[in-house]
Amino acid sequence: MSIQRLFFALELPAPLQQQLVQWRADHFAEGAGKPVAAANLHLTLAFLGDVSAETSQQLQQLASRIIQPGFSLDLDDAGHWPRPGVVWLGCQRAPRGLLQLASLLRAQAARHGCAQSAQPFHPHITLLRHATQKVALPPRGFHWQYDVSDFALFSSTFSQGRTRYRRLARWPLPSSSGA
Ligand code: 3AM
Repeated sequence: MSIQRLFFALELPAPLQQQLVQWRADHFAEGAGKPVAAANLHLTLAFLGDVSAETSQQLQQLASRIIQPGFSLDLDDAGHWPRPGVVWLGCQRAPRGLLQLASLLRAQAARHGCAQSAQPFHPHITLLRHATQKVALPPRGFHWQYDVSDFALFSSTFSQGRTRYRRLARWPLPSSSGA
């Protein structure tokens, strides 16, 4: 049976990925860390780890039954976690819909044997990895907003020194206005 490394995440619109890459290049020193490729910028909802095809199917079925409205995400916060070496972008106030969605997916994953971190969920988009030295963060005042209208399951593979994410499935989060 094939095993895949999987995670649920929010995709970012391609234009936003490009804007963030530009902003990152403008505001972080070259040696600050290893930049995540534009196409790989995402917001993880639940990391599943290495799972069987059967577990993947079960979790996809549960994901397809989630009925939840979309939400708006304000990216207006950034930070540095020196221990994992991550520089991230996030929100000063996470929308309730985001927290609910992540909480549900994480609970379903845990019930299917995918161990979840004991750390509280801190929604973030990883901009740089291997950032273990002190990093100068840009002053507050930046702000991107986008409407989240779906979430997705991704596989992660690493080969020839590159991480590749592939979207396996996507589920809608309908507009809350019903439009
Ligand atoms: O959103 P980010 O980039 O922080 O760090 C990995 C990435 O999250 C995380 O899953 C996302 C897709 O790879 N990840 C990798 N291994 C992990 C683990 N053992 C993990 N998250 C929790 N536990």
